[in-house]
Amino acid sequence: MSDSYEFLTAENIPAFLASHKEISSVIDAGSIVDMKEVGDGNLNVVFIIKDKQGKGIVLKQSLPYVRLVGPSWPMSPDRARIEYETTVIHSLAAKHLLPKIYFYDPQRYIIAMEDLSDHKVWRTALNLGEQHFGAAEAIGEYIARVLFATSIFGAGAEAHYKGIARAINPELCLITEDLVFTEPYFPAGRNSYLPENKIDAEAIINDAQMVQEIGQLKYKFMTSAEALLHGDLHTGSVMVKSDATGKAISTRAFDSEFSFYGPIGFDIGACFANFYIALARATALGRTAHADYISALPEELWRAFEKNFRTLWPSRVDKRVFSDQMLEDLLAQWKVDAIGFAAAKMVRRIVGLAKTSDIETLEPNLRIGAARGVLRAAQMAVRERHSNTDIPALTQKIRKIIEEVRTSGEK
Ligand code: SR1
Ligand code: MG
Repeated sequence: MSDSYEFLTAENIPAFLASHKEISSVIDAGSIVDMKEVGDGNLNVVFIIKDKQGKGIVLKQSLPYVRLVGPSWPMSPDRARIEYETTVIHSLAAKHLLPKIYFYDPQRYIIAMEDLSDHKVWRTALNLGEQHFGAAEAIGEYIARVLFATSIFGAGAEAHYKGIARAINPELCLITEDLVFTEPYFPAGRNSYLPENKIDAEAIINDAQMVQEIGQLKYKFMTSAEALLHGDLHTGSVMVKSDATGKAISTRAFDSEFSFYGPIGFDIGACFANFYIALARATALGRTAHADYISALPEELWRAFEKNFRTLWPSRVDKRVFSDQMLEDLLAQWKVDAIGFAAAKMVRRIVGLAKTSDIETLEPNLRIGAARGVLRAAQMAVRERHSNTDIPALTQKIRKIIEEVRTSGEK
């Protein structure tokens, strides 16, 4: 790995684009009129570049360190290759649900991709109280298509094993192991919360049953190489564009640098967690209609995942012992897993490093109750998943918990 490559700047971007003749029809490098750095993630820089005709392109570059923390946390920029390769592979299975990739520059760790600035980041839209109908269904379809295609069922054994070898991503998996599955359960130095939520964070650490469940989930995350996951599929990793009626006419999953072969329930659980975090925000702000809309998203996503996976199942490569009954068993297990992973992801965004704007931009007196609600809901869900996998019923229970503690931070 080299960390002495040239970083993208407004000064060197036009020459960089001009040197890539394959994108001359995408953008005119000789008439650039606008360049904005828009990276709001924790790791990379992202530029949106526009030419005189209004045509655009996105350049995403991995830095040799974690942007959120700075050079004191070095990190291999090779994660850009992982994201590039996964986006290409996932696009083979669900082209309409990912951004188009134009090229990858392995010397400077730059991905050139479709400008989706007519879309919105779904988290931003949810924070604003917007409703985009059909986005959860599209993401359920994306998960089913890309995970089926990269599983033993869709790819066959040899391609699956070769894929595992190629996509190994230990550095970023370790981040997830630490931040999602370990640090929230100890008084780790990177944990943080409002002083009023100390009691809630300590309740998590002292919840022996939860810690045991998280241990099981961490083990599954580390050992269950079922399919090539997105790896960090939260609402900030989804772009959505809707028509005037609110119907989502384009939904795209992006930013798959945490991709690796992992358990199928993980991406689904990540989405559930972020829906429940959005629900806590809507509840804190008293947005009842928006909370109704968000409450339907987990089931919408699951139904679309299940429907699409069932549709693909008859095309599995090896039908000899992978019976139809096996699909029923797998779907049941993946739902249990997804609820568990959701609980882990809810806790990490409240207690651990790298939080979400849904909660962080609330005023402190609302943030206390919202954070408390998310943590208590996670404690309930991680237990109940073994006996209650009815997603609408579970969601109602989560909503009730969030509502009950909504004002508990008010003076
Ligand atoms: C240091 S990276 C922190 C977080 O940002 C990414 O979005 C992942 O969720 C990761 O855990
Ligand atoms: Mg990300």
